[in-house]
Amino acid sequence: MSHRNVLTAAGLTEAELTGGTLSVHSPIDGTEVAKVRETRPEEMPAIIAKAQDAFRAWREVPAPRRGELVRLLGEELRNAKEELGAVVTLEAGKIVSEGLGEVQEMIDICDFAVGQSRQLYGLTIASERPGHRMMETWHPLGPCGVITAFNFPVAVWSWNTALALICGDPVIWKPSEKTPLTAMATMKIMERALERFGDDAPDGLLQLVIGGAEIGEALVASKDVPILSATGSTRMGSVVGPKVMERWGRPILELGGNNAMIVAPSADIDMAVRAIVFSAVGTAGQRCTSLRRVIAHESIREDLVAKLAKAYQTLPVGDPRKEGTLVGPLIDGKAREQMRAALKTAKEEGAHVHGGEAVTDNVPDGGAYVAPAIAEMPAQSDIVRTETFAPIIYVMGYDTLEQAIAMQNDVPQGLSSCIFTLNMREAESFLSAVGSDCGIANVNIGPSGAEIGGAFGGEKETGGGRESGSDAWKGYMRRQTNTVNYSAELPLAQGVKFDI
Ligand code: UN1
Repeated sequence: MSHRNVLTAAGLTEAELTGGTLSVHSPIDGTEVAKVRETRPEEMPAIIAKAQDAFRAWREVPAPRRGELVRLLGEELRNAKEELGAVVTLEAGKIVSEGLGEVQEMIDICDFAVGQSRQLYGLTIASERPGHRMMETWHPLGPCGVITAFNFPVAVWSWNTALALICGDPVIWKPSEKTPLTAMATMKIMERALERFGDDAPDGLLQLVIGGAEIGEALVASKDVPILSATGSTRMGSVVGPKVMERWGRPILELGGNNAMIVAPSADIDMAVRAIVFSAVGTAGQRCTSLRRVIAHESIREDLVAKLAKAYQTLPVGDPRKEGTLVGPLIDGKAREQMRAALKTAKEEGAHVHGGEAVTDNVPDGGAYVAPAIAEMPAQSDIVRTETFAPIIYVMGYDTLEQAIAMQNDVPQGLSSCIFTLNMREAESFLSAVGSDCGIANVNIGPSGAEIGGAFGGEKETGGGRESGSDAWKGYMRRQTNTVNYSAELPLAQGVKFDI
């Protein structure tokens, strides 16, 4: 199918795809696939005001009814899974299965949020005073700004939006400038759900703003956007986080990762190899959860590297639409340049590198295709501690588990981590208080491909935010502690006497 047909099959019209100022390129072949209209910064106040109006109405709709809108969204996503998955492939360069997987992740969070809409539970709390009752109530908080990155152009919006909607919060979405088309296609699907839902969804409940930093800054700066969820680089987060806090907003930050796998002597090596390959080269190494560091016990390190190098030799790199391809293109030429520069630095720091070169044979012209790289490092040097959004793994050795855990934790980022071991003491130590310092820590599976049921996010420079499952919904609501006195006395807490 031509690029244009993929876009029109997802419901985008000729008028929406032409005549705008933002040029959109497909990483598959670098061609310009659309020129879309950008939101002007001066439009932002009206957009935010509209979200505030929508909030005033939506917060009064009962939460299970709000869940019904998310249920319909899930249904519409199921109907449009292939079409939307194809746009993800076109615009982000993911292989077909990963494009579909991303839409499945959206469906999953919708299902989760529908159930959650009947479970916005607060506690009842024992009061220390006679004739008193304490409880907590969760209330909607207000419009939620969602800034997403190119690598998960739609799933991250859905984690935030499915929860924000059931929690009573309108959403204003600013997608990456590299992936506005997936966002536009998603809004078409959302509109179908809204249409079926009927009148109690106010205008302005879901809005899309397209453009550059200025548009994002308007969301970041506005007191009328109390929740700001941002996914992207640590550099972006270090600007966004303080700005949102400065105006007493609530940031939910999902920033860089530098995810490691410890491979212990008892590990099932073949399984570890499969997990390494998927998490290191899947999505061409452009997930925030991608595996970037392998910390292998010295007794198995050489064997592991040999097996990995062999597996890497036959990896099918190429057109992500083609069956059998496992490694699609990087997002653009700049990303390939950054990969090249990182490998150059790694060599200066003593690396022995396998792979990593540009691939030009049997791939579409114009895309940034690369052979995934393995860099054997003498130590965890500066480049290893830096996140490069590309399929590079740095392999290092260790002697004791304490040493391996110290290395795993000795990076600025704290998103995801894992250990491959059949030794229960090692596995449990890794998950213990003195183990991995990451938001995600796994045993015998890789660091990427998390399910939506768990809270997603990480510590340190990853930003501390949690999205998706578990009790991440609480981030989208305000907690109110209520004390009710049903007695005829007015006793004070802590036994304080204040008689008048
Ligand atoms: C991201 O890369 O921003 O765990 C999100 C995973 C996916 C989400 C990644 N479920 O790899």
